Amino acid sequence: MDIPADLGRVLVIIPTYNERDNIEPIVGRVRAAVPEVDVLVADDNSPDGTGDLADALAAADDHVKVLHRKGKEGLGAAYIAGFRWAAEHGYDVMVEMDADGSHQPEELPRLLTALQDADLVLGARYIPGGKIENWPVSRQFISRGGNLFVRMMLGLPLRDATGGYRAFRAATLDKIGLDGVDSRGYCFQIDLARRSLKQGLRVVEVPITFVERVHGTSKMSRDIMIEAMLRVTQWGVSDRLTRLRSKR
Ligand SMILES: Nc1nc2c(ncn2[C@@H]2O[C@H](COP(=O)(O)OP(=O)(O)OP(=O)(O)O)[C@@H](O)[C@H]2O)c(=O)[nH]1
Ligand SMILES: [Mg+2]
Repeated sequence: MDIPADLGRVLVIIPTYNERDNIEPIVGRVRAAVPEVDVLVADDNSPDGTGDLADALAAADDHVKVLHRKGKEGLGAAYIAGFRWAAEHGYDVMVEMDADGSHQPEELPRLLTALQDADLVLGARYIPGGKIENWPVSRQFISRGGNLFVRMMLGLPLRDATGGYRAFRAATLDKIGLDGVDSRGYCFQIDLARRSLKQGLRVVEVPITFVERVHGTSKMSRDIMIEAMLRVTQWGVSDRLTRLRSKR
């Protein structure tokens, strides 16, 4: 499946921290599935040498670039640095994709096709056609519960606000402005979706099949979950106060 040419230049940003067994397969799959796009690996100085492996891939393929960051600062910070790099290098579309194979590159053309009529496309697990493969019930419970909490607190018209397989138009990122975003973990994804909707942008969910990682370990932590819960609660309260004040 070809990607729509009118979208312009597309950059797939893959943040990595200790993904040495995943980086080569994922970059290879992106390049095979969608040869027109470029890939940027945003590595936080992974102690396992992922950054060196990424350099070797970049040396062998002009479509692959690497952004070396000085240390682990969280997924949100790595994406913001990647988005800035993309803007400086003239890309029109920025895609978020995990390194661990959970986000299948073969589904990228569908996300990009949907972006023709949207400002932001979210790969969604919890809409008809969406699936999760090999996640334990406990993890699904946490993820679905998190999404329910987000809907209750923020009233966003989304079924999967925490997913991390997404395609943004460069103009979308310009409009929402990245300077004020300091969310680090999962809440980064909620934060960007929420800001896009607040700007009145068109946010569209497309079903994806999310596949549990086979190699390496998850960077999900209790701190990341606590950060997300606190932030979402804080946004929910401040949105309600703003609405109350504007009614007066
Ligand atoms: N650069 C950078 N990448 C990160 C950081 N934390 C996580 N990542 C990457 O972000 C992506 C998502 O992280 P995961 O550990 O897979 O998180 P997850 O998908 O919630 O957890 P699992 O489903 O259990 O794998 C992966 O490509 C990670 O390597 C970080 O601090 N810096
Ligand atoms: Mg993962």
